[in-house]
Amino acid sequence: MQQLQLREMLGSMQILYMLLVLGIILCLITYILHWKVGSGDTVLLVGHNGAGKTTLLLQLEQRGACKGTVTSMKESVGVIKREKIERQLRVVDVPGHPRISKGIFVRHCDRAKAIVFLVDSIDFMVQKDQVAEHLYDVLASRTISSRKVPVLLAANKVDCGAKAHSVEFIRKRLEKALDQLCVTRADVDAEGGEGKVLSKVERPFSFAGLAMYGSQVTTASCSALHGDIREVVHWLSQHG
Ligand SMILES: Nc1nc2c(ncn2[C@@H]2O[C@H](COP(=O)(O)OP(=O)(O)OP(=O)(O)O)[C@@H](O)[C@H]2O)c(=O)[nH]1
Ligand SMILES: [Mg+2]
Repeated sequence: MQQLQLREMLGSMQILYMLLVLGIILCLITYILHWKVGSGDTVLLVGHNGAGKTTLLLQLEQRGACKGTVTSMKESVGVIKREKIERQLRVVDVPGHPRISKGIFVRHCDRAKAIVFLVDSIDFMVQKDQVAEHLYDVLASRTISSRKVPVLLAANKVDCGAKAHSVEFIRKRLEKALDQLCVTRADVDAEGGEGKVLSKVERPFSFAGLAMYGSQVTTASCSALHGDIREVVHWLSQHG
């Protein structure tokens, strides 16, 4: 009698064990498919420090932005709730501080569905080289390029009128700087397997040329501080 009960117990434990293994396999398959087709669930806000990422995050979350946010030293995770965006979107504000930015970006890029690369249109000429390096790192990332994650290049602080550079001016300058980086960084990146897609783009480098390889870079202007973020929200409603 006791032996029979023991056998029944072992039998049900075996079924439980098999169900558990099956569950783990299903989770793994879902994760791999999810990663492969590039259907991440997160919008990454990236860019130089002071570009306005935290201000934009506050606006996207409709928490209201205030002047004088402090430099972020760790990522902020939020949820975008906007009428024009059908579902809620997870968003990560990646700090721009050069010492921590790359590490945090790498940690989150697996889940990226779209990237908003914010540029300070007032200080652009002073920061141009670092901004270009930063954008190069994003576009050269194997995770980002292989999953063809779309990027929005957004010129922020357009409320400053004539002091602000236009997004067209910024785009052209960045294309020129990226063209040089494709040469200077080619050998270093090839060793680590990064930058492959950028090396294929026809010279001189252009975002239109990059689009031929499936990596879309679109441009927009905004004023995060004043809540004029229509172009960003519109783009997110299509790509987020
Ligand atoms: N005039 C103007 N100022 C802005 C705008 N967006 C942000 N700022 C200001 O720019 C400064 C930096 O903004 P943050 O949002 O902290 O910048 P950040 O990109 O998060 O910077 P890090 O956290 O250092 O990477 C703050 O003083 C903001 O008030 C804008 O659209 N117009
Ligand atoms: Mg910040």
